[in-house]
Amino acid sequence: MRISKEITLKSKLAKIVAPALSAIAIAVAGTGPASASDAEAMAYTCKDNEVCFYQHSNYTGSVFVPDELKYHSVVSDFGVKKFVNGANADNAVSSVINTTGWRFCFYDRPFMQHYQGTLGADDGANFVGQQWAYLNDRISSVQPCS
Ligand SMILES: [Ca+2]
Repeated sequence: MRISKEITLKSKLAKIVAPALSAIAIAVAGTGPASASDAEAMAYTCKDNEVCFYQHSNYTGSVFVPDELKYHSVVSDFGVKKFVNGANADNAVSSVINTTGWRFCFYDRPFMQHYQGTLGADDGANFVGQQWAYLNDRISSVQPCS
């Protein structure tokens, strides 16, 4: 049972990450040394039982991995949270990967106000597609959903 879950997740993540890798490869080839920092920035791979909020679309840029969500708790105010690079995480998330077994609800305002959407267990969302575009640079709080 454990093995089957991991295979499913890897399969999903491969679909999510593959286009991003292609885009980065093209960017590096096209613009030279300036893109090296971008390549480093997107190097973070979301580990098992984490929820990874990325600063840019396609799971790139800096990352914010809240310890709270690993333990099924809440992040009530992104305004007091930062990406690894020091930038404020409020209204700044453009893609997210959830490798936990829980679903999470996203909100536009702190303290779980103005519900915007739900991300499934072992799933990811890129806020540039039609389904999720409205969430780009909008998340201000998150909590587990039943
Ligand atoms: Ca917001």
